[in-house]
Amino acid sequence: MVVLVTGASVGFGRAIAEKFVKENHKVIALARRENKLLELQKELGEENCKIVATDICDIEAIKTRLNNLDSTFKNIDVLVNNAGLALGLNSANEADISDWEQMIEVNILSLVRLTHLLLPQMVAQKKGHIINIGSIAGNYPYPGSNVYGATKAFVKQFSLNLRADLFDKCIRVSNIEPGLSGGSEFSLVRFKGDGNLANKVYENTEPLLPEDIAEATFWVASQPNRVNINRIELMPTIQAPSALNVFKNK
Ligand code: 8X3
Repeated sequence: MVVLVTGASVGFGRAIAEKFVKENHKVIALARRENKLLELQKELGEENCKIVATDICDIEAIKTRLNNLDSTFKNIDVLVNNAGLALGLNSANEADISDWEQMIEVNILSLVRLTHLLLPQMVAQKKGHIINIGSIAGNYPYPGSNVYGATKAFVKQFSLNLRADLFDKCIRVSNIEPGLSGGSEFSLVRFKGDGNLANKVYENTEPLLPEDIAEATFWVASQPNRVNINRIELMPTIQAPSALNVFKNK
C-alpha cells in the first residue's frame, strides 16, 4: 500500500508512518517541519518514505508536490488525515476567535480539501481508504472543548457521509476517535507552549500513546477488502465518559 500521512513529523502521525513502513508499506509523510521529516525519512529509508514539507493549509503546494513524486508513490491507497490541533481550553465566552478559526481551518477545511483532491484518483483506481483521526471530543462535550470538539464531530459525520457516497465505489472510510493521549505535542499546542499546564494533563495518569493509535490505524487499513471499520473509539483505561454535571448555586 502507498499511504499518505498528514501531521507526520511527531506524535500520532509519526507513529503511524513508522508502523506502515515496519509492515512493508510505502509512506508519504506530510508536515510543515522539514527537519523532523528528514529525521523520519532517515529512520525509515528513502525507498520507503517520501516527504512533503508543506503547510497542510496550502492545498496548491500539496498538489504540486504530490504530482512530482516518482511513480512508486503516485497511486495513493490510503490517506490518513491526522493533522489537526486544539487551541485553548477556555470557556466559549473567553475563547479567542482566531483560535476557533484556526481549528476550523486545519481540522475541517484542510482535511476536506485534501480528501477532495485524492478521491477522484481513488475512485478511478477502484481502491482507496480514507482514515480520519477524529477524537472522543467529537462524541462527548466537555468544558473548554467548544470548537475543537465541534470540528471533530464534523470529521465523524463527514466520514460517515463519505461512506454513504462511496460504499459502491470500493472506497473505505474510517474514523478513529482517541481519548486522552500522551507522547505528542497535542497538549503543548493546546496550551500554547506552556509545558507546566501541558504536563499537568498527564500527571498520575497512563494515557494512550501514539503507538496505540498507530496500531488501530494499521488494523483498520489491513482488514480484508470486504470489511469497512466505520468508527473506532479508544480511551485509556483510566478514562471513561463522565457523568452529567449539575451546577448547584447553593
Ligand atoms: C484529544 C482527546 O480528550 O483531549 O482529542 O479531547 S481530548
